[in-house]
Amino acid sequence: MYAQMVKSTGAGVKSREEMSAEEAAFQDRIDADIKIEPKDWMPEGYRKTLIRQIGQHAHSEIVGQLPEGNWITRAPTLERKAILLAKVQDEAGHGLYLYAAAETLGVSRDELTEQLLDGRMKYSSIFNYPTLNWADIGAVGWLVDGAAIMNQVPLQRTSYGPYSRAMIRICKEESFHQRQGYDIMMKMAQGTEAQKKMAQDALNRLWYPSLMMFGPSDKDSVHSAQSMAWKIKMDSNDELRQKFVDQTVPQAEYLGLTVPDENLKWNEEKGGYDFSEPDWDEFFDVLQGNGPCNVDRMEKRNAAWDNGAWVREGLMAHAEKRAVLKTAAE
Ligand code: BYC
Repeated sequence: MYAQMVKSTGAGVKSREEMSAEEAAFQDRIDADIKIEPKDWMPEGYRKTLIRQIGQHAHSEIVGQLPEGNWITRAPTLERKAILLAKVQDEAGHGLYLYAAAETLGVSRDELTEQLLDGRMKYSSIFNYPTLNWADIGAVGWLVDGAAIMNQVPLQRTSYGPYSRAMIRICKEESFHQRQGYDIMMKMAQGTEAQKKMAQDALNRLWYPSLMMFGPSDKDSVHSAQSMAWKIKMDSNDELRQKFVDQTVPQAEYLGLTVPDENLKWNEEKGGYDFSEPDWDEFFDVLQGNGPCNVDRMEKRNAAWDNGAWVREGLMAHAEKRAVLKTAAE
């Protein structure tokens, strides 16, 4: 269903000897931590990889509004409703910063959206899982935003200037998102037996999908080697997954909840937890469009795009009219 937009393998990363003079000079700038800006020369693969990753990220922010937006009308208190509303609005803003960053690479927001809607581009696997009850909204903030921060904090140092600057703004808001989720989990975990059970059930269902957010294991990651050489990615998928587990397990313990993994064990030697891998067959199946909510999410995005056509047309007509008036006045 999804096109592999850029082909690269670990073995495909060019050695210094294989690089042209332009490519070597570009790599020198990356190695010296000098930001690449839109008008600078860049290898075509660098540009395409960035469009794929930033575009996928932008789509994730927008699709990510669906599972949470679904709960705005059902939040248990006015305060929780206001907080959730603010968070969901933030996600829309993150999507816009990221589309704007991708546009500096020569692709329009409309083109990226069309690629999402016809299945050529992806969004994060996590948003193909349902949010069944209020505890899930807590677990999404705690685990999903927690995983997002783990991935996004290092991306503030990514080599492409507009992407790096977008990530700095986004990360400021993400920590509020994670804390609001953990706060919901605290309330639930300290509540009635029924509420505690809901919190545990949410953790049980969302734990492995959250681990999948970091992408396939390093040995199956197609893009990591080249993306890390170009500092489009700062850490490998497995490194970030390990950090996430190490950070999250004590938080679960503090809540009095149990991480659903019999193999979870502190490993003194490596200074981190040993843990079970997610079911990778399930991950790839979700990427193929077969997760519990893929169809629903894409139907919603398609409907939003179709229903918004008159707004886009109206804005274009208005802009054209203003341009004509401006020319006439000059
Ligand atoms: N879901 O070679 P790999 C958020 C694809 S949070 C779907 O390791 P890469 C939010 C990958 O695209 C989420 N697809 O890829 C939070 C590739 O396929 P293609 C958004 C995935 O790019 C709360 C193939 O698998 N964050 O926004 O080096 C509320 C091989 O993988 C996934 C970002 O996007 C996945 N989980 O590494 C609201 C962060 N994992 O494209 C919103 C930026 C892998 O070749 N992105 N694939 O067909 C990244 O850091 C990297 O793109 C990834 C994957 C770590 C995700």
